[in-house]
Amino acid sequence: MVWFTEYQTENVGLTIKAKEVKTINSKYQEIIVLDTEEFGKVLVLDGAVQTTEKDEFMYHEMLVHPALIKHPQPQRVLIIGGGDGGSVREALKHKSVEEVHLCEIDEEVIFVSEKYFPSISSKLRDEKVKIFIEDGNQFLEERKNYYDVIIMDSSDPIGPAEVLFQESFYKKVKSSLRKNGIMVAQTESPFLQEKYFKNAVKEIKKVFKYVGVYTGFVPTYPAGMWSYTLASDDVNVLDNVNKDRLDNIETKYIDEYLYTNLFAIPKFIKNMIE
Ligand code: SPD
Repeated sequence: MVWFTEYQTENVGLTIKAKEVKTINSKYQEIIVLDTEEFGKVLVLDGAVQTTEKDEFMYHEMLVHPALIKHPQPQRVLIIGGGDGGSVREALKHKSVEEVHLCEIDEEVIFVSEKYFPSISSKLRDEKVKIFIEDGNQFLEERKNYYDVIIMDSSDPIGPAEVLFQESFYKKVKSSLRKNGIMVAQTESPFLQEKYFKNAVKEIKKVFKYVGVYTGFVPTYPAGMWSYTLASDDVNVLDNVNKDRLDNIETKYIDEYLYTNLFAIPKFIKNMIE
C-alpha cells in the first residue's frame, strides 16, 4: 500500500491509499494509474487527479448534458481534451448526435484509458466517433463554422492547457461553432482555485453574448466543488428549455430538477463573477 497525494494548492492536498501504482511517461506528461479501495481506478496526469471510476459520472454528466440539452438539435459535437472517453460516452447518449470528434493531444491517455478504465472509455471506438491526436488550439484553426456543441474537457490551466483558458482560444471556439452553437468548459474550483475560475469566466464573457455558470460536486477535485461555464452567441443558455430530453437519457447525477435549477449557485460564487 502507498499513499498518493495530489497537491491541489500550496497548502492543501488530497491523499488516497493505493493498492497499486502504475506510471507511464508519455511524450507530454506523467500518467499514473492508481488502484484504490475507495475510488476504484484513478487517472492522474502530471500529479493532478483527472478522473476516478467512482466519481467520474458526476463530472462527465454535468459537463456534457446541459449544453446538449440546450442546443435545439445537436448533431456535430467536438470534445477537446477528454481522452479518457467519459465525455464521448455521455455525448453519444443524445440520439440527435451524428458525429463526435475527440481532439486529444496525448494518444497515450487514450491507450491507458482503454486498458485500465473500460467503463469510462467504452464508446471511444463507436462508429460515430473520430479521434484526432492534435493540439486543440491548432485543430480549431482548420474547422470553421462546423460544430453544434464544443466541450472543453481540459486539464487545469497550467502548462500546455493554459492557452485553452484564454480569450484568443475562446474566439477560435466561437468561430468553429455554427448557428446556434454552444460551448461548455470546465472552469475549475471556485473555492480553492478562485483565480483560475474567475479568469476563465472573465475571458469567456469577453467573447460570447450569453454566458451561464453552474457548479457541481466532484469529490476528488479541489474542494469537491467544481464549476462549468456555458456560452453561446445565439442561444440564451440561461433559458430553461428541453428538459424532457432527460427522460431518454440514462443518468446518475443530473435529473430534471437539477437541470431546471442549474444556475442556482452559491451567492459567494455569483459575487465572484458579476
Ligand atoms: N483538477 C483536475 C481537473 C480535470 C478536469 N478534466 C478532467 C478530464 C476528465 N475527462
